[in-house]
Amino acid sequence: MPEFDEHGFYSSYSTEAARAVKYRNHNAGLFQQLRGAAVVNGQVSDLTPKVRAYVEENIDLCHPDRVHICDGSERENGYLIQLMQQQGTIMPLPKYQNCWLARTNPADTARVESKTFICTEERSETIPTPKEGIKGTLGNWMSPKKMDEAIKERFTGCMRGRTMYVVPFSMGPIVSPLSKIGIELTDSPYVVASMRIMTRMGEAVLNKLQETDEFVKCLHSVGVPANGFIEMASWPCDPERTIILHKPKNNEIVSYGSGYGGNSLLGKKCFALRIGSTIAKREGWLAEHMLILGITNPKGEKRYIAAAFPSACGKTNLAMMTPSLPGYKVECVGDDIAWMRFDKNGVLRAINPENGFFGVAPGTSTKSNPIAMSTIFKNTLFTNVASTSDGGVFWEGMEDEIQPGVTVTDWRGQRWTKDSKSPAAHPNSRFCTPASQCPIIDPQWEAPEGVPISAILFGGRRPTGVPLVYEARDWKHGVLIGAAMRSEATAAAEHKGKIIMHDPFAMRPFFGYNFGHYLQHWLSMSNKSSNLPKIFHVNWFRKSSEGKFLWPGFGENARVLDWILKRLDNEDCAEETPIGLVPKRGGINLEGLSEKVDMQQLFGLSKNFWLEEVFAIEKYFKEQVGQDLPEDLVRELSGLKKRVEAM
Ligand code: O2Y
Ligand code: MN
Repeated sequence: MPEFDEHGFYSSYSTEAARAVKYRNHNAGLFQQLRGAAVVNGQVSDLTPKVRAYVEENIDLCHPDRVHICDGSERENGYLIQLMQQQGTIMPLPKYQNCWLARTNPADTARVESKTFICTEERSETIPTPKEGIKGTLGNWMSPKKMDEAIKERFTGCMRGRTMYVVPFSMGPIVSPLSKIGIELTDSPYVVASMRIMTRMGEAVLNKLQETDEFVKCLHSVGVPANGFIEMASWPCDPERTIILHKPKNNEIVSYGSGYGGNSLLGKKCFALRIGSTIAKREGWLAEHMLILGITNPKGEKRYIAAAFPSACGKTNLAMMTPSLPGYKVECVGDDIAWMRFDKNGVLRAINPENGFFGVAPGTSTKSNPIAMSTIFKNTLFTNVASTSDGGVFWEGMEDEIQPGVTVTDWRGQRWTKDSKSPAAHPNSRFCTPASQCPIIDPQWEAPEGVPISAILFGGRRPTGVPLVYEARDWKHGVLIGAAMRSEATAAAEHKGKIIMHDPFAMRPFFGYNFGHYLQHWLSMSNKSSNLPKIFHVNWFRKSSEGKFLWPGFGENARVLDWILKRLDNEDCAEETPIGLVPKRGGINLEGLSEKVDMQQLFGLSKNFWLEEVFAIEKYFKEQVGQDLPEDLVRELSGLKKRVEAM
């Protein structure tokens, strides 16, 4: 196959359309054809029959001019970077090594939950039936017929004049029996470059497919065919018609109209969580929205913990924590997703299916997360952060990290000062960076067998009523705690206030199937082991009556993990309360804390608060889960209610 640059067309032609002409006129005969598209990289013979059929079927639908089979090489990445610069999608950040900044269309800056659907024959396979007159909030359902119509309407000819990239990727280390493979077909070079960071991508995956030939089908288009010689938009997208579809029966994902994050990097939320959870249900394991960390105590004893917090509750910060307690060490396995399976000895083993971090930039600083800051300034693709006149990046939280005299350009490309009315970086701006660069990446983070999980944490932003930490009485109670998770979040656009929202298992936007059936699946896990992980709930965000945080958080959270480790060793440092076990007086090590902590307020349990909490959970279950709520959880909740009433 010819080298890309041998023909000189990358540097001398600036539009995709012009390149297409160059291809046709000068390279006729050089490239293999596949259903009328020129195969400009890779060999069709490298594709298994099943992959080839999938590619062909979608060439027939999308009509790309070219097909590029990705090999994941440096050379290929260099080409994509050059191409994206020419198209104006990214610009270099010369202050750092191999870092790039993408500015999206302002209408394409986040996951779009309302346009995300799970497609099953029956609605009840996807979502529990909400109470009459109540709008369901546990996912969106679409019939397969409607899905097919939506696809046909949007995808027919959507890649005309453009390149279809065939992206073979593995979620999890290629050699791990816990991993799964996907093939993403996309017309976005930004997606290819990001998938190369976030997953194991390229030739090795195609080789692996020769053994298994099993993959999740992921079709993606930004929805903007190249139109003759008209200059391509720097961030092509079709926000009005954006749609993200999942068909669990076929292990299939179809995403149209958005080039951003979770909408287009289909390995992440779409595969690893939504389709992942349906595969996990079928195969008897768990695909969860959880970080995984390793923690070593001063005696050198190490444990692994998985933790589910809703989006924007500090998962990345906890996964990369610098413990303030002397002698403790935290190491990071993953910051967002955990795939967990009981092994033959009944040990719950977890892998991080991802290969990178797609972290929120604003708020990340040397103070809040020095480890992230020392991870992200090489080989990183930033999106929608602000840029600086010295060739670097800036976002809210980096005020102390920018040199005097340096000026800032905001995420929309406008000059920005600290008196500007809008933020410099988009609140959902991101860094996309290789996990291997994290200075505290766990030595076992790619272990094919996964790491052994000793504890599962659920948590959220709870300004009132919920103590810093409590332990579930047993597995079933732990499942109730996960199901009852709530967290403070910004409400819908019109009234922007903060409200406490239900976010069970931090999975509300990511369930691939009926939440009631998901709960049953979690309950059934207790049959798989006599040595189940202990379950805890944590809340770093409780506030005093004056509205001040009662707990310093960040590295001091190690004190909570220290108590959890002691509980894992069955130390007698907990006492029963109606809501679960809390630390005994003196159970949490407060030595060396720079500010006094009001433990009474931090752990205070109010009967009124908990009655209201139980009422809210009961209402939520009745309205949203109805008949699908497992009996075991009805009993658990009634047990909690009785204990609270007796307070
Ligand atoms: O807006 C997006 O597409 C990103 S959302 C996201 C990204 C990384 C990790 N977690 C999340 C999330 O919403 O939970
Ligand atoms: Mn997440």
